[in-house]
Amino acid sequence: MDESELIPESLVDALRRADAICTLTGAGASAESGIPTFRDALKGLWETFRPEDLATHEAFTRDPETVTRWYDERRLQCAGCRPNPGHFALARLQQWCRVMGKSFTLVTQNVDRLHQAAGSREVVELHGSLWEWRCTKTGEQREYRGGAFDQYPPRSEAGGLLRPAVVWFGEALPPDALAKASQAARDCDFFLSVGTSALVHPAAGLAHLAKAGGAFVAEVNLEPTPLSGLIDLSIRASAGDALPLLMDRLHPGWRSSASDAS
Ligand code: BV8
Repeated sequence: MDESELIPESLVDALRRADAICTLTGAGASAESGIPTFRDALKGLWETFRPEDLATHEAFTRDPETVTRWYDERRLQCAGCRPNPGHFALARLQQWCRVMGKSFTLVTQNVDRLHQAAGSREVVELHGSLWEWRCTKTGEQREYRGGAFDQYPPRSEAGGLLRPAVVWFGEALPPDALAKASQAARDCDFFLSVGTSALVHPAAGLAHLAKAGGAFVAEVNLEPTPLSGLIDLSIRASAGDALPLLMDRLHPGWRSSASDAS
């Protein structure tokens, strides 16, 4: 399939005509950086577990050692990963929107902070971050970029159990992040869903908000999702392939000027 088939002119044209762009990413956007998607993260050593066995407050209360080991293993895995061409393309899309006087909001379900590492600004993190851990005694939250904790479950200086500052199933999303993401989805006239199975709510509802608001809605995903039949365009490709091609069509030569993605 050649580039113009992978990135139809209708997508480029809708992006050029849009005044407000909202993008939502899921674990598929980080897959080409070597970070397993959420389902893949439950393979191998963890394949006997289900998400609700590890990614819930109940699991943490029941077995804080196992839960914190899993999260710290994922944190350390992320430490060795770098942004992929899809992350850099989204960072350049934000720059392009700024130059073109368009509004741009990047919302992510991911907890790896690779968008920020690629130069994206003001990323709306719906599900928190693996890099931040919170003391369950004092509520103090800070970033842990070092090596493995020396004990599991880890404890803060105050002696309280540390938990990852991610949103577990059954926990409310950060109100400010959800409000900003919902407003951006309602207000946009172009919505792009990248690398998400569109199964987890309320994140999966953002595309519906955009559609209801009259936006052009597209997805880039390796496999069909519950969105695929409802939206204007579904591109069956990897984020690392499709997003740079989209930027090539919008702003040829962007890669050579990538150094100005500051
Ligand atoms: C809440 C952080 C209320 C932790 C995560 C409405 C309907 C149904 C259910 C619900 C509903 N409302 C709420 C629920 C319950 C629940 C939910 O949605 N359950 C689902 C399973 C049915 N939601 C919640 O519990 C949420 N909380 O609603 O609270 C509330 C209100 C007030 C007070 C108290 C409570 C909280 C949800 C957040 C959970 N935390 N992450 C952690 O990371 O461990 S979710 C986690 O799974 C990820 O963040 C991601 O969002 C989600 C899905 O993971 P994956 O499937 O791996 O990734 P993704 O979906 O992105 O899929 C990968 C896709 O990429 C695939 O399609 C693949 O084909 C594609 N792909 C792969 N490689 C590539 C690619 N595409 C492109 N390029 C590639 N290279």
